[in-house]
Amino acid sequence: MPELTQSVRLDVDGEIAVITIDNPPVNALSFHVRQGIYDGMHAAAADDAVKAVVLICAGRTFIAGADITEFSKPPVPPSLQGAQDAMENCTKPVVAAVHGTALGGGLEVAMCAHFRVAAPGAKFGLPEVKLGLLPGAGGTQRLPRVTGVAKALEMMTSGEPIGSAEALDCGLVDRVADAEGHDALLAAAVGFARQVLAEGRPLTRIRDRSDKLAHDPGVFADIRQKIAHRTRGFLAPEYNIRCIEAAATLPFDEGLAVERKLFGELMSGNQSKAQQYYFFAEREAAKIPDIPKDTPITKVGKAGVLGGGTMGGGIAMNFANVGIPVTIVERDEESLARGLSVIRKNYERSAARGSISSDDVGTRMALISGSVDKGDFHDCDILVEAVFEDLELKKSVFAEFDSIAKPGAILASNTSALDVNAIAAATTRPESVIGTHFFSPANVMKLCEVVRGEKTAPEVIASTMALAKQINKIAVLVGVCHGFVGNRMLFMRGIEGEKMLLEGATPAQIDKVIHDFGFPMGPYAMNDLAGLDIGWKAEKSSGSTVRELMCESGRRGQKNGRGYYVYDPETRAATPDPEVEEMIRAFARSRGGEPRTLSDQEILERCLYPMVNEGAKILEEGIAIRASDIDVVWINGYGWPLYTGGPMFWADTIGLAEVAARINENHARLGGEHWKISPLLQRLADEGGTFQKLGAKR
Ligand code: 3H9
Repeated sequence: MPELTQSVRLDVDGEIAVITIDNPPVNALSFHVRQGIYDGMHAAAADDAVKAVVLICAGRTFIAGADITEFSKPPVPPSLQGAQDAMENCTKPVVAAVHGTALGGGLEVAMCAHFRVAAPGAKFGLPEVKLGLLPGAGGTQRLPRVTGVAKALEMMTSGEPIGSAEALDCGLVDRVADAEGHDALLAAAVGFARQVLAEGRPLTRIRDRSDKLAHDPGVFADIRQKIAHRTRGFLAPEYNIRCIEAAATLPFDEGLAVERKLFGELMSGNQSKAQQYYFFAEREAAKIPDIPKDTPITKVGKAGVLGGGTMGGGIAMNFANVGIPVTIVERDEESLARGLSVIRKNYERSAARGSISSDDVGTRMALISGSVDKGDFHDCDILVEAVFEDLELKKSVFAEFDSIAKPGAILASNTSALDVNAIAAATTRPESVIGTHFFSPANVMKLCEVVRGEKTAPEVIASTMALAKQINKIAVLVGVCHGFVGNRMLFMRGIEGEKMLLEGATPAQIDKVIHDFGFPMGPYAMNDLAGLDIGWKAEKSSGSTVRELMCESGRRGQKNGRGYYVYDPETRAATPDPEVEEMIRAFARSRGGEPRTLSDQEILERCLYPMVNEGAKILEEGIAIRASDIDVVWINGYGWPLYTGGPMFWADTIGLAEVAARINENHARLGGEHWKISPLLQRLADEGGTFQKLGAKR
């Protein structure tokens, strides 16, 4: 009877028992997997003919962790610990055979085997920190005992896995198979088990080891300092560190008790809920209800980018980074040379930092060709336009694309707000036109808003979404409206920010509130960084907004050292500028305003609630498919703190009745279209609903 449970089987081949887990898609530790491992281990232990046990997985990967879908439900027995104990305490050698990714609970299970054999491409990691958690099945105590404290700190605070070679080096793996594939791995693991038996090797339990726990006393302070900036506001990294401190200083079982306590605290908190929600949100964003999975896809063998400035250059790098040849077309040789040299410098900087090799610089540059003739786009499978944000200009560019591009090529606009339907109408093939709104710097920022026009063909949408994934972007499909999802919501924060400045808040106060909430920077520091004169024209400027006044007085932001702040020319440190504050006060007085003190709470609500309200309107109009897509946009494009789940999830956690009440109060007090409540939000508030439960539209 080889079937133990619906997902686990036991086969006995002479003296070796093989437990195989087959729980697609990623062999997560669902209750029937836990039960199967437990039953399989007990059956193998009880069978006198069996001398050793191999644990292996079918499908694309070894166990990729606990089943995250179970976290939000009441616990189902058996516990994972029972299965792990059965492995670790078995008196016969237990060998874990790992391919794909042994992640989280998967690695924690593998570490309860006495030995580990890996496929050459296998990866090992404890990524719980990314879910707002820590490894809760002994991983915090076992990993440092194998890899040493410093390596464990690095792996657990980053959540990043290591490969087989490194795992072999640090002793996490005992042998690497010669080839990929299930049969090769199984043969290697069985061969290894037989060798262990033949040599009569002792069975070492990781929990009993302490040989690698000696550590430099400064190691904990060092890691805290190293990750402080990147992990500001997150609880889980610090909790992971505390567990490793416990591993390094306490007996195993006491360390385990610390792990259990801290795991429980994280699991019951809001941050891990938000981060688990986000894990699924990111994957949901790839699913388009009206575009079947088997929609044919155009494979992009060559790309073209019009414009070699910051944006165009960054977009071109994305293609070259994954081996797709790309042609950049600029208006003249000088601009082209400038653009290409910026790209080279970017790559050289990455090589100096060690994130790519110096060979990569050459390989990637060789994939990028430059031209001043748009005719060179004729054999490209996608053309991306990254020219100045002006509708007439974009229309004329697309008319030209239409005459040059080969049939079936995707014609993409990098517009951040303009009407993609109007751009498409400038061509004879609107079905081939789509928006790809990258975020600056485009080679770094993960988000790409893919904008479907009313005539965009399903194949073009599917191909663009697939291409975005290929170039390592997180793509979110949105509809046409001014500013799409991200910028449309950003505009609302901008409107209310301007009003608050005139009422008496300062740029620094608003920035601090937004920074303290968890954004990397506030709106005014961000505007200074981007450049205050983006989209500003001196001849059209009428001194009617604070930003216009700033530009008129020669303030351009960081690039000329003066914006909402003044910038130290050496360090670029920002200092609030009393001159700016006086300028704003004078402007407010000229409009009859009397300054007052605004509380931080008022500022926070007035910045963020209009965004939630606009997000609800975006959902109502079908511009976003689902609320979680809006959260994915804001987390990846604008730095909304991941640990709050994004604007829509955050609003759900506050309670939509409360959010709606505040929006209605503010509408009555302050007026303005952006405070007028979305009927959808009002309905959900009245019904006790949430954005999360709404599901997908279209
Ligand atoms: C943990 O282990 C806690 C323990 O310490 C304590 C226990 C007491 N559960 O990403 P993909 C689904 S915490 C449930 O597109 P890829 C995913 O939603 C866990 N479902 O594939 C998707 O579903 P759908 C620690 C999961 O090839 C499908 O599988 N482990 C889980 O690009 C394919 O996923 C982790 O954090 C899961 N654990 O990447 C690892 N994982 O098709 C999380 C995936 O319906 N997983 N799904 O959209 C990953 O990092 C990636 O999925 C992986 C594959 C690298 C494995």
